[in-house]
Amino acid sequence: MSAYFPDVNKIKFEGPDSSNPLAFKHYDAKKKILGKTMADHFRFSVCYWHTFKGLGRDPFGVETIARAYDHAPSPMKAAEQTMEAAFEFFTKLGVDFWCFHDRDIAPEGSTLRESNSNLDQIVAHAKQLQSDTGIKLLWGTACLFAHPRYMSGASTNPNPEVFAHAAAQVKKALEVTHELGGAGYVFWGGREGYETLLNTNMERELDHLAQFLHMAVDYKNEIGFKGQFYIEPKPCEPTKHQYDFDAAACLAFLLNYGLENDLKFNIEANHATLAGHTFHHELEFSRVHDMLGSVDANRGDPMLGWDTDQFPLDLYDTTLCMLTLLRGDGFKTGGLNFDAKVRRQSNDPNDLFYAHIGGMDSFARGLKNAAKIIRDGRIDKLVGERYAGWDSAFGKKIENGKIGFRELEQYALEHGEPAIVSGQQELYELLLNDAIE
Ligand code: XUL
Ligand code: CO
Repeated sequence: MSAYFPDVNKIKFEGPDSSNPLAFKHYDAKKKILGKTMADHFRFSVCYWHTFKGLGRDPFGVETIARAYDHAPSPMKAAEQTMEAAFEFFTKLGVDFWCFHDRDIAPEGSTLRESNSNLDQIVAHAKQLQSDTGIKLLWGTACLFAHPRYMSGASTNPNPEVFAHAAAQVKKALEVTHELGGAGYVFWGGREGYETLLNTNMERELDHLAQFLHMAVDYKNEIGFKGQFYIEPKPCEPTKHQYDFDAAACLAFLLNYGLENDLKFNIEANHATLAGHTFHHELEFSRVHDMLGSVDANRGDPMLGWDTDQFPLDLYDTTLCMLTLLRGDGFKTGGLNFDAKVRRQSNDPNDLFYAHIGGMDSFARGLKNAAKIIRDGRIDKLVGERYAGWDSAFGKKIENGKIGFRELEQYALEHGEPAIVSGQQELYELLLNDAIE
């Protein structure tokens, strides 16, 4: 394997006292926490699109980043070299998983047939690299948002011919994800929504989105792909309004169309904040509905209103994320995918390592903090006490549906005013702070 990252050797765990920026201070893959290794808790994954294909373009300027693997006599040769660079990077970083869109890994051809054959060629190469390195595919997906044919949506397009094209693309993406042994497949609907309701038949579009997902489920079963399907909520960007707005909107949609057993959620931190929620809220909502499947880890900038996709460094965010994951028994098929990009001015290949090491160490600290909160038990005890009334005979009667308004009125008349008890938010916050290291 030729070296596209010649300055970097395999990243090692050197412990909190190390001053080497190309080493882990907290992420120790084999270290066990609450009975499971760190590697198994996180199932870290690198995303192909930002890390290898993101070259710093923004709405105001051209690319600022030049990568050695892009120097090639043809787009297909560049795609092959990029795949080699990617596996060199995964191996040196020490992650177990990767993720891709079909069009990240192989160039779109001038026909669907040519695009499919480009993809087959690169997938064969990726399959070889997977077996050489032991690195696995966390999930695959299809890019149904970049090409102009999808400007008015993919499955929600007013034109059924575009729906057909999107179906063909997802069919192929499912086949190659299956071929690569993917643990999952993601649906992110960046163009499934509207710019103005004036030109939009919302009812038809929602029906078509659901029909599309039912067809995908049927095809998955037909080819025997056992990976988990995920839907990735995001309220807007690039489209003004996206139907998969947040976890609650996605759950309502899935329940309405009988899809709730076929998909779980891939929750992304910066999508949560765009929807006006915290990352923790979206994770917790998903967990309590048994819908938490996978995570796209990143962070936004509180001063900016858009999806900045920065690497996660906020220890409160990583601690609370890991607390929810621990309470939900962790990832089954999913993992922690860095859907994050280096800044436009970070045009050195080593910046990719600093970014991922920073993110992995932040989550390792989050995991240690969350485990500390669980072992300490004071927060759980306080919450238990706060709801203790519901464990009494009276509370249980309500929860079990044994009494109605008449009996409750009788109870209120007999017992007078309920006690008014502090919610103790500051105490909880202090206990959280005690755990953050
Ligand atoms: C876009 C986004 C996507 C999905 C996969 O904001 O998060 O990259 O993760 O299509
Ligand atoms: Co994402």
